[in-house]
Amino acid sequence: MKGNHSEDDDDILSDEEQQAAYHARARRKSVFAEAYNPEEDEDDDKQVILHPKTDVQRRTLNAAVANILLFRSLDQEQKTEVIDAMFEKGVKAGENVITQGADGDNFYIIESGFFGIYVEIDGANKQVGSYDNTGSFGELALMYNMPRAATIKAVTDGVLWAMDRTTFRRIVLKSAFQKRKMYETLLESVHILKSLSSYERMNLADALISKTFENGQTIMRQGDNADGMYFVEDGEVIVRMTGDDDVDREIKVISKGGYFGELGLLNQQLRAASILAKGKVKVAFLDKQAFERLLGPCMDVMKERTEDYQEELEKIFQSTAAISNTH
Ligand code: 1OR
Repeated sequence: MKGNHSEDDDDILSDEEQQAAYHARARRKSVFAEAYNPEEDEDDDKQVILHPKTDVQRRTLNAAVANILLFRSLDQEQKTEVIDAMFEKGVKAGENVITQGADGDNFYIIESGFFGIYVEIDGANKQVGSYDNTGSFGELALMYNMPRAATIKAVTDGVLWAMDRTTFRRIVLKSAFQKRKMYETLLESVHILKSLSSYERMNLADALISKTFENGQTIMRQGDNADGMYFVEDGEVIVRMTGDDDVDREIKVISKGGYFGELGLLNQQLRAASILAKGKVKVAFLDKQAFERLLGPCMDVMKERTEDYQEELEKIFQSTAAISNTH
């Protein structure tokens, strides 16, 4: 990586080591970094440059920041620091905001404008996505000390909020990095998420919120509104359902790596069952908005799997009906 940062910057690895680590990561198809240890980050000592803002700017920035998944791991004080440190940057249609392979200078939040995402695949520059007046980009190079993974080009004129590398690493890096690391193994083990790229899984990790429940506690109640879905991080949950006959039955147990609560979101319906903790359980919650934003590529697999529910249910209700008939 050619350096446009000063010698005493946070580079822990030599240029060659960083290149080697980058290519090894690319081969493993995973961009979750292991070589980098945020605990040894030297950026802590550096001064964050504050950019004064008008009340209007502060309000718009507050709204933009609220949607950034990467900032979910920050506390209120850190969010205020982030807002103080961001600066506005206008861009012209046709301008490359980020060029693949370059060093990472800033992280960006989109205030307005349409941006194309391009990645070089087999020597050709291919468009792999776009941002339409919302979103953020440029975190990878700053988080994992690697060259820019994609080119971001402004398709229209636009306005960005930028945060310099030092501020990003000092305020955002550690908590966001740890959160991505924490959910990496879990998300890799969930069957319905197999179609996500590692980049998409990292965005999903940013969005998750862990919650713990004690034995017997209700996590969701049949008939409630569906506000999100859950992945089981540790322990087990029991699915219970009250049928048309008003009998409450245990339907099944879901354990680590399993998930629940997706049905209500997929079908826009009330909770079809109650979920209770079986022993102490830790779950990761994904809210409805993030579900819709991030799980597009998994919708078909999830829907297919819900078709199995009906069969499972019919079997349970038939067998319990058979049992009650014999008594
Ligand atoms: P960066 O610092 O590497 C380019 O600078 C930014 O583009 C990158 O951070 C991300 O914020 C953003 N793969 C890698 N980077 C992406 C991707 C992406 N999309 C946006 N960025 N993929 C597209 C997934 C829809 C995977 C392509 C194979």
